[in-house]
Amino acid sequence: MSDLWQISEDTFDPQSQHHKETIFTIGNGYLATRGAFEEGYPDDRRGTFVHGVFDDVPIIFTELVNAPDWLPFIISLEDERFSLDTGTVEKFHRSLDLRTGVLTRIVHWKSPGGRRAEITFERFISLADQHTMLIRCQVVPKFDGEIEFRASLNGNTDTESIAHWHWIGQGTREETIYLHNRTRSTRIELASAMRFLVVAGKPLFDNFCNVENTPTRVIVMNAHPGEPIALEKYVSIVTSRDTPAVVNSAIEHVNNIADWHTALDLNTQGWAQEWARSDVVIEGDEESQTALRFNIFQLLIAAPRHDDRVSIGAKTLSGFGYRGHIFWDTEIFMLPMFTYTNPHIARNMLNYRYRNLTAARQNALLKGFEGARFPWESADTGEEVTPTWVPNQNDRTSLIRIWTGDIQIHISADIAYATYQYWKVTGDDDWFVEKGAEIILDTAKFWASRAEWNTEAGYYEYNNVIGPDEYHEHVDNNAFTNRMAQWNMQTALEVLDWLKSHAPARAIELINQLDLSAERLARWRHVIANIYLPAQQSGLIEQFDGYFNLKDIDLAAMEPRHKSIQSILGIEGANQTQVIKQPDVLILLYLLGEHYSAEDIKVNYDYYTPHTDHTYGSSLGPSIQSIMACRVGKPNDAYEHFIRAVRADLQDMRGNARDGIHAASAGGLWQAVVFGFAGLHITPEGWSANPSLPTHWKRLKFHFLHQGELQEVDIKRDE
Ligand code: IFM
Repeated sequence: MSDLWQISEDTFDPQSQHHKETIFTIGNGYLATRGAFEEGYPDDRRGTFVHGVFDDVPIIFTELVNAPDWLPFIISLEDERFSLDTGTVEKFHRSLDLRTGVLTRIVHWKSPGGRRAEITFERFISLADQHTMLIRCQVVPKFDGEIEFRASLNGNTDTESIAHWHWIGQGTREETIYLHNRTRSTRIELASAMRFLVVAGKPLFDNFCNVENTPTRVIVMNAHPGEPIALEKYVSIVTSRDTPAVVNSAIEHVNNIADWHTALDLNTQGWAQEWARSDVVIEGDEESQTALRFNIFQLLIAAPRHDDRVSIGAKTLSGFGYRGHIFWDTEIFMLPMFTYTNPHIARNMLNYRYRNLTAARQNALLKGFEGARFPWESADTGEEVTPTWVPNQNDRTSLIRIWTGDIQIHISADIAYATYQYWKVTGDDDWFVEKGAEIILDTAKFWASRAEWNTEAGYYEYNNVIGPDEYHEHVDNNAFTNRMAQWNMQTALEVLDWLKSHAPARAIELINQLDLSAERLARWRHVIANIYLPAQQSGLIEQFDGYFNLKDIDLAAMEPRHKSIQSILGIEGANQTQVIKQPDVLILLYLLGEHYSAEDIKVNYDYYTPHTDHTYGSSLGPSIQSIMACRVGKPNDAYEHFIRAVRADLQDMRGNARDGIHAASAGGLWQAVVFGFAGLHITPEGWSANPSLPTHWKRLKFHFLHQGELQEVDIKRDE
């Protein structure tokens, strides 16, 4: 049986270089580094992203900055520089050990001049000290001569062509080299420090090259056939978000690394604890088992363990896509895994939203509303950072207007929903009283002010919105938005009652602070009772006003295709059909499942499933689709959708994994297993599981925390 904790490959394909850089990302929740090679490769997209280090950019407002590069480790056999694009690669093996986060690469290389060497790189980013990372390189030469090793810190990085870093200084303190940079606009300082040590073999020459913005240490070693040489590079990164004394702190962290083995042991212990909480065991399906661990790993390495001013972006810390911005992906897709397995991380991520309530209030005001309106795309300040216009890739003379920042307002209810779920699952009353309740109350205030009274029809509505299905813009009465808004207001009223009896002082404080007068609450009740919720007699919910009148094209008849329906028909073309990017109504039925009957769920599942662009639409869809297939008793369909999420990144299903991990899909995958196949269900009385395992699964086992108590679910199929 293969090791189901390894992601590995035995050939290097330059065509998939950027995809693999994403896949082999490692990190620790403070920062993460893409899997580019230490020695470089033409056109590589090297990237290290540190949570919270944003800087200004024209048009897209702000982006997560590519930090100074800590990887450079250059090897020359005599005067021939090792690189996979020259000479002959006689063996290649790369593997990521998900158990420990260690990335290993073995290359047997013959230089163009005929010199041979067996080169092994190992690296990890420590879970024990979040500021440190280590590289170990062993070279077994097959020739007599000299090998030069160069290790650098490189401040000349860019983020897709924008250079964000100013150079401030560099130097050495005893054997430790440091580099000090600052972002151009946000003026965040970042210090990196490095030690470069010989651990096997004898150096002939050792020098510090003080190249500006790339301090480098050069060590030349004697090479003899079969005699291993080993060097280790220890690096630390500290920013002024952590401490003002960045250089001293970076030097201290790197000097505190005792040696590779000690640091690795501490890191491994850290990972053992993470996996004790987070592992999900699937027996009978090796692909799904490894992929699930991979996806959990990717979320864990982006998870802010010690910082509640940041949250996880749509592409984690693994790529340049979406510029590090945070969407509803976080609360609806990623957060549940943390809420159930690592609540302190979930709390940090919700605190990020809580801290940004002031900006959310400002966002509401700017649009002429009350309460808190969270931005569709969020970064460091909580302001709206969705770009208003982006270049049209098909026509360089035009721009495309992006409306999501203006009207994809369901995110405020999504955040309120995640807040409430966190509270119910963890029982963290203290946090809820102090912070969570305020999020729910102030988003409710927004919804009440945003509701429009339709005099003719005699109901409230939300017009001109975008629901989760982004193929249709500027729609009225999107069912998801209307129902989630109603849920948000209803829940806010319940929360206020609960506060009055459990934390009366806080209730009074919030009533005064948010002006929750009797008149205002009466308005909430009126909106709740009179909001338009589109549903037919049969229980079929119209996704938005007029959806059923749109062109009903037969998606199945368009197979085989390799593009999304929007790419085939264009934005306007797709807008005029009933094809949807992700299962809008089904996501609603998933989130508020207890309010809908089994018949309602079935009727909507049957209608919307053939109308959804499952393979090339949104990567957020398949996991929820899978859960809903379990709910309607279609385990085979559930597995088919599940597998799309399993392969989203590992097999680059949409051809864009180079931009970073599809984090919502990763979180959705966990939910598909736990809430879909295991059928975990939490009620006020406790929890239950209602499994519907794929036929070839023999066992499904995982842990979760309910009200602070560790629970185990272990489902075995009878042989
Ligand atoms: O938030 C998603 C959205 O639902 C679909 N488009 C991509 C966004 C970021 O992942």
